[in-house]
Amino acid sequence: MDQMEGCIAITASTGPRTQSIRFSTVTHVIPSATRRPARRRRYRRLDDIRFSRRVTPYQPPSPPPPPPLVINLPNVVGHQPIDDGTPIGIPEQELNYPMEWNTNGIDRGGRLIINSLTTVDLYSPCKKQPSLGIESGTIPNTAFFASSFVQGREPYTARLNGRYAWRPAYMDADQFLYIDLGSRYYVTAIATQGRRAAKEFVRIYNLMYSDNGHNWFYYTNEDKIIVNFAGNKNDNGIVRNNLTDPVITRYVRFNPRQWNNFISMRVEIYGCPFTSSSFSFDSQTIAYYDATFVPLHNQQDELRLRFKTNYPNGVIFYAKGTQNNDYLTIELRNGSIFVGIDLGSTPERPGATIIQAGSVLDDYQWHDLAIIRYLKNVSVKIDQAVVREESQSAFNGLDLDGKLYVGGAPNHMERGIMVRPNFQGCLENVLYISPSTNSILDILQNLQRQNPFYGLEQGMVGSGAMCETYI
Ligand SMILES: [Ca+2]
Repeated sequence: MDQMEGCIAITASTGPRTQSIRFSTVTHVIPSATRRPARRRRYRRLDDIRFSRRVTPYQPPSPPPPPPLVINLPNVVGHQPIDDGTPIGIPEQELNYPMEWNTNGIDRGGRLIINSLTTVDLYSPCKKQPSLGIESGTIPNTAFFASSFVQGREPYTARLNGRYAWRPAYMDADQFLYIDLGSRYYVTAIATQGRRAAKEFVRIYNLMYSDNGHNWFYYTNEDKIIVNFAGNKNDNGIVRNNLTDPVITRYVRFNPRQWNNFISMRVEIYGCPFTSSSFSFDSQTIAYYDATFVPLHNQQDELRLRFKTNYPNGVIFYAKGTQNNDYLTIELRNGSIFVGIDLGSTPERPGATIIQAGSVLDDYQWHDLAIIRYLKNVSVKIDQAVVREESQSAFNGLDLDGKLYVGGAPNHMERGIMVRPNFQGCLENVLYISPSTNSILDILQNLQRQNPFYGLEQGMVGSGAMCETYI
């Protein structure tokens, strides 16, 4: 748990990608610019002007930047994005959907502008990111826990701008503070503060999250390196850190790593409620969205889902197109995710690409999977870790004109399917984000709503309530 001791990488989370900055003893001294004496402007008569002999060699004009790709963004029918953060303790309004398109790159007309050929995450869960109720007191004292504390400095004193601050009984790297948010939230940011007028504060900490308070996961960067957050520099200033990749969690834990005088913390957590459409799948269940009548032709798309299982093998998703043998498959194999994608094959050039991501994912904890694609650039994200791959296909578009199957495939002889069993476990919020049809296909939610384009190919889905039990 404390293998990160001594590492002083600090994370700056302002950019779209996490950057690690390592301390260095090398100081670059930049000499102050020698000031050029101001040149007197000389006005010349017309006949003074001579053409310069220096001829600039011809350079072909640099190609103009590619025109931005403009995609009219869907306003998802029937899914109102939430616009206020309902604080904990107040019953959730009938929700709708905690989903918004990423504001990054979206113009005021609601169009998505993509200027570069990198994969762009279309998905941004929270429209607003209010504090989740630590400072305000909506989160009760009983929701605060810590490894240890001294009297008068109980865990519940760790409220931002509060009079006191949590202080553990020991000053070592095994101390932690955690908070039960009461239900699952998208956590998008955290803030810390030391103890006022005491010169006690935490300089560096890292973060863990959990759905049950027992199984904890470190918040990492894309390369699975634990993120060390830059904490406080004084005892009363508030330092907020945004999570470049929001986590869905009920419990949030702070692990102090370096501190000044004593570990003292006051904290706040920011985000928005997470609403779930979850079902349990036995190996017989296959749900679908039928794209036969409105085929999907996407140059860019995103498939997201969350899963929880203790079976190491199973087909989670399968969809294909008939014209160029396009397909998209998601399987669990020996506890790893395998994504198979073919944007189009010809006899001369087969186009299938297999991407492996994650391990020991059959631990009966929720895992977050996103397949984010822009043309041939495919990113597979498991929790925070990302694997990037370029498609081998000669084509750029994923063309799906059959059913998008969830939980298994009716025919395991299809190209791209390697494992025998269908998925057994829980699936949650299975979304295909399709710019070509201006839609977010929320397969499980629409199944629940008995939308005619969605259905069960075979079997039955089990209640999502059993997915909320933890072992
Ligand atoms: Ca294609």
